[in-house]
Amino acid sequence: RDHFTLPWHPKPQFNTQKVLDTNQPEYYNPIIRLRCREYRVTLYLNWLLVRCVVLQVLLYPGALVGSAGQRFQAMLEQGGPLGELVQWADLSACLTVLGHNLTFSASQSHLHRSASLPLTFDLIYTDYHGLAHLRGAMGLAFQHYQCRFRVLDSFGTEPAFNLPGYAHRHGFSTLWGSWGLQPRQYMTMFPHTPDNSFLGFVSEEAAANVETLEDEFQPECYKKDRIAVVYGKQDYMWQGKSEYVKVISEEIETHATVYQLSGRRSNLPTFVKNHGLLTQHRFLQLLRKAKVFVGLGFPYEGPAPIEAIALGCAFLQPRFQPPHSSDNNDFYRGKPTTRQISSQHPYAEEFIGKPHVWTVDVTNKTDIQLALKAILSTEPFTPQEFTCMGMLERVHGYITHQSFCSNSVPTWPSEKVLRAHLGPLGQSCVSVCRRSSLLCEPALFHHLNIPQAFIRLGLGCSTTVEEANHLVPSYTPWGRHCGLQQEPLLFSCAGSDPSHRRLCPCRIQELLCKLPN
Ligand code: U2F
Repeated sequence: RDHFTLPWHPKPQFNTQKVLDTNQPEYYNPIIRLRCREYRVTLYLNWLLVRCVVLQVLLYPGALVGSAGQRFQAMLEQGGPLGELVQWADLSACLTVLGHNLTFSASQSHLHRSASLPLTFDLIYTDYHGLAHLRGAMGLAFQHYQCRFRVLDSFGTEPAFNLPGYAHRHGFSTLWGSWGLQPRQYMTMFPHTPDNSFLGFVSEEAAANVETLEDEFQPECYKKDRIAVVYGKQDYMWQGKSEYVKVISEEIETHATVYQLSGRRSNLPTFVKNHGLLTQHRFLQLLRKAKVFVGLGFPYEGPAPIEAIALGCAFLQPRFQPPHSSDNNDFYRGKPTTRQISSQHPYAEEFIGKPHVWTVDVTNKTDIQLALKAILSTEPFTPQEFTCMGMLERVHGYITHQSFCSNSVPTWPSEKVLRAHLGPLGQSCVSVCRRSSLLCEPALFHHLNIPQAFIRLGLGCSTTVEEANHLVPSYTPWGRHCGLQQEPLLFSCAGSDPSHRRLCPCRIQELLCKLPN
């Protein structure tokens, strides 16, 4: 079937009356108790559940549709990208657990039928491919309903790339951007910039289920062997890496899970034990036995290192000096981001770090050897945001608090959590806030977009101009120029420039959108 409606949701217990007043404190109260393992979910409802909204949700992963979908599918069993599918699977599980009505479609003709007007879906989750299909199916109504779209966008879309006219005039036009949505409608795989919504995925459950299988990788009591598993499902990922892999295999027995075509010359060194491409279960069982998961430099920013760390592996990965970016790297070229990728997995490097993540210069043999010697045993670790509960809380929080269908200024989170910071020249608000262990909150920008904000920060402006510019509000010391934002879609945590000091709306990390205990 090219589409199906998920059959189960706890409808009888729900009152479908919509509760829209998100400022009510009760809104944050516990409403559901959840426990889940591989989405076999135990759901306890209490009386507060009647305050919940059941939404009609369409999931339309455009990358799986038509000729793009055929290419994608053909690659699946040959080591092609699975990360996006992990995320779609976890998103649909979360929405189901939260009690919403899901329709999953991977057919353009089904989309044409279901996107007929008036639109019956409250939310449509899609991807960049799917946006183009939706525009084809909805015609002029596309713009009217676009506030209901959520776009799964692994690597993120910064505001400067999002607004078509602005992107065109300022050199930010790319293959993927320019849809003019609210930046928070783009949902990313990792928390790249708070301009977008971090959707993520669940790695905890995948790890929990490894216990259940019996086969050749089932070790007695999950004892760790002295082995390394190399992260690289396809042969080309190993090209030019044999020196690096050799240094590793001199220290520790090295395994791989590479898809290989018989008769083809391989880049895999002969001293590496290749299991071939494994099913996810078997792959995770192998990781459970291993001490180290070794990054070759590609694929970038995938789920596997987070799963490996959850299974007690240390992740050893290459540092990129200079960093990779859309300016100097074919994979990132055309992606609507200015991010500087400092290693294969910047999230793992910055947010997890040692002892779980070791980022090394792969041309420096000593650096690799020292890291391997230091990696003796590592406790399993899953960051809260990649647990089942963490993802449910996030998805619940977004559904509860994000509304892009009115033009009013955001009221959540409240101004009480705002901590205004003035950044140094050249720094984005993402890093300014992070350096103070805070988070840039784009919904709070409008509180700083007033002349008084400069005065409060002790800045005297000789001129104050309102402009459409992704770098304002900001202060330029030369000429003591103060810039205010004219176009709310251009408020950007990610924007930075050597001549601008950004005014940054930072806030504490935790907000009240927790699911119940
Ligand atoms: C990323 O996509 P990938 O598919 O390359 O991401 P991985 O980190 O390799 O993992 C995807 C899943 O594949 C599973 C593994 C993960 O859940 O458990 N797996 C498997 O089933 N069998 C194996 O032998 C090895 C792994 C990223 F997610 C995408 O966004 C990017 O497009 C892509 C390129 O950067 O990298």
